[in-house]
Amino acid sequence: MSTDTYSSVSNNQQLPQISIMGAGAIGQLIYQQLSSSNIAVNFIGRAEKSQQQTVTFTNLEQQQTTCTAMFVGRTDWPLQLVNTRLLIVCVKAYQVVAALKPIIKLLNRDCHILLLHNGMGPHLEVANMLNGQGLSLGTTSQGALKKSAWHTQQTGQGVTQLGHFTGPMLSETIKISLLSSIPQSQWFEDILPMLWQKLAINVAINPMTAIHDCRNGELAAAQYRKTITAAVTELVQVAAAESIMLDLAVLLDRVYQVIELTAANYSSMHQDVQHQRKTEIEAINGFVVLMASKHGKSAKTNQQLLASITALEQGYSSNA
Ligand code: KPL
Repeated sequence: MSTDTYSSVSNNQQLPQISIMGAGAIGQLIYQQLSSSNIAVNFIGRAEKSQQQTVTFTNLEQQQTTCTAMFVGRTDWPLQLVNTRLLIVCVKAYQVVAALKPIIKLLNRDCHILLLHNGMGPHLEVANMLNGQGLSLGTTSQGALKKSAWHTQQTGQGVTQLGHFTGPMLSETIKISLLSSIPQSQWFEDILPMLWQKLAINVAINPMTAIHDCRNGELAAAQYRKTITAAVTELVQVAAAESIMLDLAVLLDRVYQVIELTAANYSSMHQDVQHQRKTEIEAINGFVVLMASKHGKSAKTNQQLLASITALEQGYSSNA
């Protein structure tokens, strides 16, 4: 195992400042990928005072890197956030709106916001909160695991798909920096179909693994095919009502490919339920149900999966 140490360039004001909100596994992975490309990046902290934090990262080759990350404290938000040119939001879908509320008014109009979380939905609310800023959306299939609070391990390669949603466009300079530092990242003129495609994988795999308490690979069994097909079929119909045309056969193939490729993994929702944490069900199957009702349609299977996961959450012991 080799170890490298370097200092983050987060205070270098010559470079456009990128800030990350959410220091979970994906937030720390993106931080590492940007800072090791010499991009000025910091975290928006939740503590009152700004502080430096040593963060460790282990890559797929088991090489370990350590760097010092700046967490901007709440008292310094007004001073520091005006310098942020891109805010990458890596918190859970259900935290996005509340996390952005106190921040958005401190951002410059030429700051851009990028939402990078599992599921869909918060973009609709965030679009209404903008104060002249542009909004992009993204999804990543990179695998990362938090070994401890400040040590993240990359567990798998994967594509990262990004693209514009509303308002002013992300500057070309920052877009190029992002794409050159995040491996296998791509920019899409139309990001929504990409997000719906990723959602199709999540509506099938995430709740089923949590309900049946199994690894992703077990979903290849014939007994689950009917539910998986029904959940993805409903998603395709709802997406069509939103003018997003998806191919059911291609999507189902992709779902079964992911089941095979990630056979040994426990899905994020399985892990959430096992640890009695709130799940992202509202932004996954819940989003399909919500969009279905917007168009006067029903999405029975997604509704049932939503109800089953909600029941599991309600059964958590009270001190969870
Ligand atoms: O994204 C995932 C998740 O667990 O949230 C999948 C693709 C289902 C992999 O586990």
